[in-house]
Amino acid sequence: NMPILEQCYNLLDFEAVAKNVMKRTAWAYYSSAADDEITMRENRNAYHKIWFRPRVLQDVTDIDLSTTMLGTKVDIPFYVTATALGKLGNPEGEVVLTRGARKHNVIQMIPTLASCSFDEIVDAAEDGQCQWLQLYVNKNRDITKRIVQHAEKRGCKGLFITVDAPQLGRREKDMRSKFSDVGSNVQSSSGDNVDRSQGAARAISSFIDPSLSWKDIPWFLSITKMPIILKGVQCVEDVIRACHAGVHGVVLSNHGGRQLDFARSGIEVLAEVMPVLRERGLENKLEIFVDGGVRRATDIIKALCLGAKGVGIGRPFLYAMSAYGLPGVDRAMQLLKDEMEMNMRLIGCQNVTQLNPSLVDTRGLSMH
Ligand code: FMN
Repeated sequence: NMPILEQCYNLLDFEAVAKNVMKRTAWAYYSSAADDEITMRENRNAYHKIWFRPRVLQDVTDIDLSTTMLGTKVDIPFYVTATALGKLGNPEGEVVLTRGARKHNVIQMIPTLASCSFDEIVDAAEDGQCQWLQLYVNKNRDITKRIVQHAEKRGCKGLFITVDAPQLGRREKDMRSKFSDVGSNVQSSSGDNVDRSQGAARAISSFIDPSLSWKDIPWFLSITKMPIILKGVQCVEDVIRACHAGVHGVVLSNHGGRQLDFARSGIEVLAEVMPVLRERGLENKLEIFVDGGVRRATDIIKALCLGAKGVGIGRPFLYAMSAYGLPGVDRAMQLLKDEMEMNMRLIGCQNVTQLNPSLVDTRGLSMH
């Protein structure tokens, strides 16, 4: 007696359904996080520590949720972030997310470790639909260069280099589920000696280069014209370093709590970062994105008030896709649009350019 789709009223509802209908191993891979999963919980909790300071009498008849991210116009300030192994949740895999993103005019970040091939995911997009590439950097830089330049040739509009995963975190739920079948043609694991005893994540990640460093950034800037964004930056020092390295943006992220347990939430780091960037006149040099624990439109609004250009959302779309396929993804995105339109009215803003720090009370964040 699974609830029908119309009984899902918010993004968290999809998670409850997915848990009941998904294969145990797939659920373990999607839902797991590192060690005691403290950071994953904090990703939600941190949003609960921020309160609104709405303005009244603002004529909120017409609400415009649109914005731009890395130069692309989108209908609402979130994107579908990269999550590996889409076919664990749905036999069609990541292309389901591509179709949902198209319908709602949002951007999809394509994972290096997608179940579908990169070209299948690009082919599933319609003309003009924006996609980005998430990159795990291979020890073999020729492979990395080929992946990056192929993505650029196929029209990708951003290169998101994951920097929080020199080694994959220990996700014990995933390890316990004795992962046995990747069920995919994961592009980068070929030739690797795959050890399946450590869970899905570890089985497919041995190619990732732990020697990656700031010294490699000029090389990336030299091999592509795509904007380069570092995904997984976690403190203001590294944001400033990224700025000086000449990259175009950062994602303040802890990988959905799947890497370093006791990493701070992205929204908490954002509150640390933006005042310093403004003080140094660097706030327009980089686009700042946040992900982790975004489940409500109020979360999106809070992140934009604190200075984010947009937010990434991961698990909710995986759960919606696993439980209901494309109609689930479609509904999840529509629910966010409806929630955001209403909440923009209630805080007294007609469009996202009006969102600013004076609309939030962040005194509950632990940095204060
Ligand atoms: N991030 C990457 O950079 N590369 C990946 O391959 C990747 N795979 C993921 C797989 C799963 C199942 C999940 C849940 C996350 C993955 N992430 C990966 C992290 C997401 O891009 C994102 O940082 C995180 O999911 C955001 O948190 P949320 O799931 O709470 O929205």
